Amino acid sequence: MRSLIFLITALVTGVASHAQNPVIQTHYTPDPAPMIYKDSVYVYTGDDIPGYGFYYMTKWRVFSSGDMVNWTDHGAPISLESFSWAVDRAWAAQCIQRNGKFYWYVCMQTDKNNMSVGVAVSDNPRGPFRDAIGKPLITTGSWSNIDPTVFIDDNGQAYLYWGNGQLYYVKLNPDMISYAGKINEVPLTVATFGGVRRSPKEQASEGSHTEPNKDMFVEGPWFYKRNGHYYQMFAGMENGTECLSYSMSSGPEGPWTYQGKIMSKQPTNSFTNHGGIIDFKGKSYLFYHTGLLKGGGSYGRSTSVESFKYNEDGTIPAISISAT
Ligand code: FUB
Repeated sequence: MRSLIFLITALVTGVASHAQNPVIQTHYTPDPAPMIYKDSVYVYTGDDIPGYGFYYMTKWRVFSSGDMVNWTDHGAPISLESFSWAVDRAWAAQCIQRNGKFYWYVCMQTDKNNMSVGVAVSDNPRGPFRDAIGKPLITTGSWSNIDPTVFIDDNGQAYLYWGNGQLYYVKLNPDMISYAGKINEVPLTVATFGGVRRSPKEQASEGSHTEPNKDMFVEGPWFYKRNGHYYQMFAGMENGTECLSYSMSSGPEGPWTYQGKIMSKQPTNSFTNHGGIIDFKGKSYLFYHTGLLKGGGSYGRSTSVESFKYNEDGTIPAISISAT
């Protein structure tokens, strides 16, 4: 019935700003990372396998669209097998173009206690991609090395942010496959990112984190710049489920100011939420994921999209999921 209503609405108005959610219905496509190249949006996603266990994922997928309605499937150009050092868990990723090459930052498990960030490179947004350096770009023996997000500033300086429970960043060199200086830790406070996930003991000793509805930085950063404002969207926390929250800054390295939630806890049928934001052909879009595709759930998540308008001061309005 909902599909029929959507179809009739689209026919009557003659315009659908994006496809019906989930926009990809042929695979489970978590952690969508949109990228604009020429006249199209490319979306790089993971590949959930429901029933497989704790985010045991083996490959990454690519889709593209010129109108946000019709999506073309470009298959799975990279998998764990593309990285000789990878062991398991092909988690969230993002691709960016520089000087005609496409750099796809991915994260995966390298041993029992280590997630690492790697980078694949191609001459084409659809691949073929190859491991650019044959080893991890970021590896510190920690489960925090997940969810890379990359952005090139107007002066050419590229930044790679990532993290779970802690937000890190490095300044990438112009080659995009190495970095200069040390790994920086972003201060996570109530003022900068709503707070930080702590152990129950730490929470008990710090009053500001004991409220059950308290937001905090969990994972899934998405770093970008728009009209002079720098943004970090991230997966926050609301009553035990991830929401999407954001912070803003006037510089690429902070200081950051927590702004609140973009997508509060919704009936997504998924513990996690993770996404990206772009402007494309005059509209702004939030990409995120839900477990609402048939057979889906927390381990069967799918890319969804909502269009929205920024407030005049650059802040982002609250966004709800539309009917699937
Ligand atoms: O998809 C695996 C993990 O779940 C991602 O790396 C996190 O951001 C969460 O979405």
